[in-house]
Amino acid sequence: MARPGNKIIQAKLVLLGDMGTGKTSIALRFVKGHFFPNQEPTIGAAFFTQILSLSEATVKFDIWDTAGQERYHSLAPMYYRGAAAAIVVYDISSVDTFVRAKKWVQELQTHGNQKSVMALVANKSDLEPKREVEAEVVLRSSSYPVPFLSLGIDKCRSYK
Ligand SMILES: Nc1nc2c(ncn2[C@@H]2O[C@H](COP(=O)(O)OP(=O)(O)OP(=O)(O)O)[C@@H](O)[C@H]2O)c(=O)[nH]1
Ligand SMILES: [Mg+2]
Repeated sequence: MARPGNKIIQAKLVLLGDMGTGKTSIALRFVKGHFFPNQEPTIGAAFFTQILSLSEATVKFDIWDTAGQERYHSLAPMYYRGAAAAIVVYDISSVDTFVRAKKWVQELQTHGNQKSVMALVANKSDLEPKREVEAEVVLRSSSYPVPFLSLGIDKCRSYK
């Protein structure tokens, strides 16, 4: 709920990343406060809203959760255009998803909103024994001059 007299900011947020990296799970955790283990792949894109009441302002998020399957790639500009924030997600247990995340960051840097805030999320931190992407590799990579954070079902509370 908005606090009376508080400034209201409407912000478009887009989630991008390879299929199965956990974008919808992150969105649902943020919006509904739950993790749904049998999440179906997203078709095209899904839309959610969430209101965050901070002391400085009330932020109304319009969240576009894109589908990671390659056949939906051409739709992505429609969702990241005009976005105030973009979250690029990869799965720490799949190096392929990290390679894909790198391409998303590059695409956003080239074609996205230059004023938007971008963050890279290393998801599925609970799959540590299956880790294929070391955090240090990401942090050292010159392609990622963006904030980087780690998430997973074991750390759901950090989503909000
Ligand atoms: N172990 C583990 N599994 C997760 C985590 N987050 C999501 N998953 C699982 O990973 C699978 C894919 O999650 P989704 O949220 O559908 O992934 P997505 O990125 O939205 O996939 P697309 O819609 O196909 O692009 C589901 O079975 C989730 O339950 C996590 O932090 N840890
Ligand atoms: Mg999805």
